[in-house]
Amino acid sequence: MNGNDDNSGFYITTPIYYVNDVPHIGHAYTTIACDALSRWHRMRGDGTRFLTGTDEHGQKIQQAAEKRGMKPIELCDEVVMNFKKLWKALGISNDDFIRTTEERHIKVTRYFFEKLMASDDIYKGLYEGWYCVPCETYVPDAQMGEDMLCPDCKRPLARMSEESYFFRLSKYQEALIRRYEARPDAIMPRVRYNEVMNFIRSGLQDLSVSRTTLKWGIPVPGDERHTVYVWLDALINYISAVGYPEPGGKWESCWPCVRHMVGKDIIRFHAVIWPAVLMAMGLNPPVRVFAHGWWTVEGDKMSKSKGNVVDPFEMVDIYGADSFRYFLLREVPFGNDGDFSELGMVNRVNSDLANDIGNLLNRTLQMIEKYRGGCLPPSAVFERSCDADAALRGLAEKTLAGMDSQMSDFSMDGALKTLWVLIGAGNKYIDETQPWKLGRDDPDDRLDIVLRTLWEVLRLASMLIFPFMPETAARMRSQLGLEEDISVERYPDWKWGAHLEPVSVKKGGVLFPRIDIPKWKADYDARMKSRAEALSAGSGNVSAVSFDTERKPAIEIDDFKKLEIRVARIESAEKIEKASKLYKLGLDLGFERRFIVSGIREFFTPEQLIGKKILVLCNLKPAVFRGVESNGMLLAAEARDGSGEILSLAVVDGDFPPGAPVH
Ligand code: ME8
Repeated sequence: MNGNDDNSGFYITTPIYYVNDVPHIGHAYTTIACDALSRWHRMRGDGTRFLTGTDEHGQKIQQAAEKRGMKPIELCDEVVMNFKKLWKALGISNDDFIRTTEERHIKVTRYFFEKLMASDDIYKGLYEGWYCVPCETYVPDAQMGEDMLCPDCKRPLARMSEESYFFRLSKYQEALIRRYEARPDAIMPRVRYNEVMNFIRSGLQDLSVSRTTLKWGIPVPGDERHTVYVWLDALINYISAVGYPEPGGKWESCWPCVRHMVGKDIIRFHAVIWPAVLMAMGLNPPVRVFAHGWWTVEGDKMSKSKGNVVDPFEMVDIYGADSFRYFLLREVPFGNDGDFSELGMVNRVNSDLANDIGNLLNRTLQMIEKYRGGCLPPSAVFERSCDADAALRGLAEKTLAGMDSQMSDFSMDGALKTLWVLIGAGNKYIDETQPWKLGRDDPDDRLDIVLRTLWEVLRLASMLIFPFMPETAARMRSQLGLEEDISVERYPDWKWGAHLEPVSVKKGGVLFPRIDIPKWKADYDARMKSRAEALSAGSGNVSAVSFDTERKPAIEIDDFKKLEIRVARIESAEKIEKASKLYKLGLDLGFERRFIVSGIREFFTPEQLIGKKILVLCNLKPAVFRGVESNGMLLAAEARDGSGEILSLAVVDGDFPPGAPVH
């Protein structure tokens, strides 16, 4: 299937989320955005499919499981439930949920690998590079600082090489450039398009797509010592979930209209690697990859150790799913970064939701009840409309088309603004027509026309708001006296005045009660205080310290005997120029003096080191760091607490002589 892009269908995907942690605002944001888009397309009558899921293989998951003393699959089974629960609480309407540990996915990943090997797009080679042993990752040259330390854990890197399978990414450089030059809207927003184009033009290198160091992954077909690189495994979910490569599977209609929504940090995987893999498979690259921005929280980067991670469950409990959805989609131009502040959300609830749309509904229904006993006569009254009525009707008719074009650009904030122009105009229309002054028995039916016009605006608003706030839309409809479920409505069928029958409205509870700011503030402060207390109790607690629990295979005593470990007294500790993490340590080994280079400068001052008797691996082959030769390696215990990495040197007590061997 190489068919042309299909614009009548709409298949949208979220990234699949890692299950090493609880869901946060970032996960909620992407998923809510995809939900609003897919609900919009269903209302248009497009063939729509919406996929989300979880990314369950790889080192992160393996380590998270080890930390909790669980098997990786046990951790996945547990955490996946949090995601599913959250999507329910947020009213997410996904058609499917894929887990990469499911057989339907594993099978397709292996099929990709086999097919790409058969076409020589995957080949076996030698991966060589700077490797961080504790992080178990190669560090690309471009990410390595002058100090030659791992950019993540700041420890010295080792030169390593291992057998690996490679994907011929370089072969697709020109094809990718051609595609994106011809279709600039395939990567949005523009800033990401430029970023990706610059990256591709700077030259693509073949990509290592297997690991021998990782067990928790999908075995490479025919060479089970290797597992498939977790990113390749993950990307394939988008097509494995729709039944590729079965003839007649859903993928045949979904794939020509696939759009991926991602965060800006993972755009390259989706706009470079994935399209190239698809091209190699003879499949269409995605119609669009849209990268949204990142949220900071109350002006600060979100982080667990700061205790400021926004818990979407808590937001739903306090504010309700629709207010949270509305705020996220309305607050920032979609694609830009934004700042999440609860006060900002409260202000929007009070102004946009309670004041604007809530009041429009409330005032209209109140008047229909008061002046017409809750029942509106048939819409034929429109025949006697005057200019003010016609102007509002004209605006309503333009609103749908305007929002539709903004939604096709994924501008959800823009679409909501457009809808709010109509809502604002509705409120203004009430102020101007002053229905309370109109005679109830006016032979020109002015009052009926005004009330019907307002009711029509609200009927339309309830349909247009549905993709963003589904619960609110349903409540509006039932108050407006519309019995049928909203899911039967379609935008192309909407017509002003199409509802000819008389209607009986049913005024219910207020849509969005105003939040009392002083009361809210007291509650907010109390929540923040208890969160801070929990955080500081946690950081003073031993259980907040974590460390690597990865176990190594058993060795023979002879393996250990190869190590020459001795006591050494530190005589000097000199800083190494332009290497902010490194010391050159002068050691007394009793029978000789020597120097080692060690990345412990951020943990100890020279005064804390000099005089200490430490343990040193003496027979490690010499290596040169920043021009200084290192002849050995000191031993230390390492862990992490709330403040980051912590280190304790392996020392010997008392008068033990330097040079003494350790057995
Ligand atoms: O990346 N604001 O999974 P993940 C907005 N498994 N978005 C944020 C955010 C923030 N503060 N923090 C994170 C993965 N995100 C891979 C994807 S797809 C084949 C594999 C977004 O659980 C982030 O940009 O780390 C990404 O889109 C998603 O949340 C994180 O997913």
